[in-house]
Amino acid sequence: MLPISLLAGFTACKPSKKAPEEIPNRKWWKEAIVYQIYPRSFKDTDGDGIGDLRGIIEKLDYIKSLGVDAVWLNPIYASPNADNGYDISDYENIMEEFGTMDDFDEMLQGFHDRGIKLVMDLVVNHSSDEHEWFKQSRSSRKNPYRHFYHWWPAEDGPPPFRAGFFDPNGEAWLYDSTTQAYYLHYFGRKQPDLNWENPLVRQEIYDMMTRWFEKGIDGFRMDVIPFISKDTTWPMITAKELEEKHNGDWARYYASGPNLHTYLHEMNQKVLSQYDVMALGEGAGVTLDKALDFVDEEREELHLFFHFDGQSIGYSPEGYRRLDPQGWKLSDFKKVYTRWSDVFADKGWGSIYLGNHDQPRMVSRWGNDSPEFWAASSKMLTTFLLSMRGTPFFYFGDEIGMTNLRLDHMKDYKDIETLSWYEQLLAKGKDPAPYMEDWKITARENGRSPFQWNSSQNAGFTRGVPWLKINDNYKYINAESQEDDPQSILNYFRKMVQIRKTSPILVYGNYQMVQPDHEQVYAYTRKLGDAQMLVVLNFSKDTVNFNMPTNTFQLNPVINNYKKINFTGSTLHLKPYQAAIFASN
Ligand code: TEU
Repeated sequence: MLPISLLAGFTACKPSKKAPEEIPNRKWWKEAIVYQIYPRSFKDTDGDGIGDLRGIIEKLDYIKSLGVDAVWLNPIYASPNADNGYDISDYENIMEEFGTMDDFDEMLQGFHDRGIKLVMDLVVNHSSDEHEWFKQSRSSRKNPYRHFYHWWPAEDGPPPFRAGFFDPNGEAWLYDSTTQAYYLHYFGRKQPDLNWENPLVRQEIYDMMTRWFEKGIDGFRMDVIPFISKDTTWPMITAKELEEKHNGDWARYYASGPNLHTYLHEMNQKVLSQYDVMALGEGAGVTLDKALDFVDEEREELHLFFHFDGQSIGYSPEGYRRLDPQGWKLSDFKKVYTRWSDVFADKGWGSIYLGNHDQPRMVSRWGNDSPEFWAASSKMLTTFLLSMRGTPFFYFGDEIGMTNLRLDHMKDYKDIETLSWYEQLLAKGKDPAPYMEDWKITARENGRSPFQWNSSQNAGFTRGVPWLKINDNYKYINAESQEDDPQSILNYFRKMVQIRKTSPILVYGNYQMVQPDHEQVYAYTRKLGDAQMLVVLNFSKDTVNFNMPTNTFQLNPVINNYKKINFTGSTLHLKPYQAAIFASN
């Protein structure tokens, strides 16, 4: 977070004109840099090939050394791992493979002792089918927990089609013979949707959230939270209506439930408003025009929000994470990130990420992971993430430039999403080979490979058999080899973190894109008071010229991912993937 003393100051470089003394509506979760840890792949200490909480405890000083303010931890609750923890069987117990509640308490204390906040994952659109609630609900139509989930009695005929994202038939209703009824699952068959229309469900969830806040956690990232409200008149949605009203996207329909904002406001009033915590919504299915409905402070719902518009750039409309053969265009990228910055310019607050556990590695997807450009483009993307407006979420491993796994064989894939798509394609009589070619770049496994600590066996991640293949490049891409190299991606990340933490302009400053039509350079200014910063990012492998907008800026950059910066007059000659930030005079 920004030390108060520096609010009056300005940047790490030569101080420029003063920023306004008072910045309104300051919040820790606006100023924090958040580091996302996928615990399954972070560090294994008991040799089962799966990361665990004691591994995180062992690495607390490494996390501290990054300079980040908070950690977002993917689910660590009891789970049969049908979807790697996004199928929770007990919201208040720790997954056996990850450790115990005592380990959790020690980890939480370890974070707090180092001034790092802990944001947990809240997965309450659905539970695991092994949760006690579902076991009860499934057992009898008269069970008190029956209406904790959505059931369709078979005698009423087939239920109206709903898409099941991780279902091998692509369907979201599954017949269960125990009570001759279908239950709803937007995701996997082992992930039945909770019935938020039932006030008893909501109260159980609010009580659970409260108990976690009382334990001292600092927030929740709320998994597919826009999906929680269902239209229980169960209308038939025709393909035409889906196309016309929801752009053919079931996620958009799922995010349009009738009581969604009633429930989010209720959650805010009953729980979130009682604590100084982060309430981050994962905005699956939410379009730009709906964004402020979630995070406009006056609505008293959530605080900030992940959008998906950036992640879908360059994908084919067919879905299955197929790539558009035309590739992606920087002009589209710039439009999306500008729109999602501008929508929160005056109200609400945004977030920014390029990688996470559902996405490919950012340097492979948006940079260039060839040996020639891997380091420069990693640093350029880091500069983008830490200089844009909105809370930055930085994915573990991106600070050392980890790259895509590029799995060649279906037997190496582990993820329910990839595996269900493979089944769906076979069921449709489609040849999966071309899809698998794309999945080497786009599948979720790419971002889930174990952290590469050093060049020893299994990259120092485990002494056992890793749960997912470790990238063969761990011999030369690992934290240990970068630790003492001042030019490394790791130390560039640390430097950029410090620049953001000492530059209120990069947190609160207005954002304005410059030269929007430049197809290789993404440049923008950040303004706070009468001070400015200019960020210039070459997203291409070419050397390109960039005309500095005016002589407002000091030509000696605040940060630069190359050793030198090359000007002819006010023309900047940017090397491949060069990134630089300039402060105003
Ligand atoms: O992801 C929600 C979600 O929409 C993703 O599945 C997304 O649609 C897909 O990966 C393409 O980007 C959340 C979690 O982040 C994900 O890991 C879970 O699998 C999913 O919800 C179900 O809980």
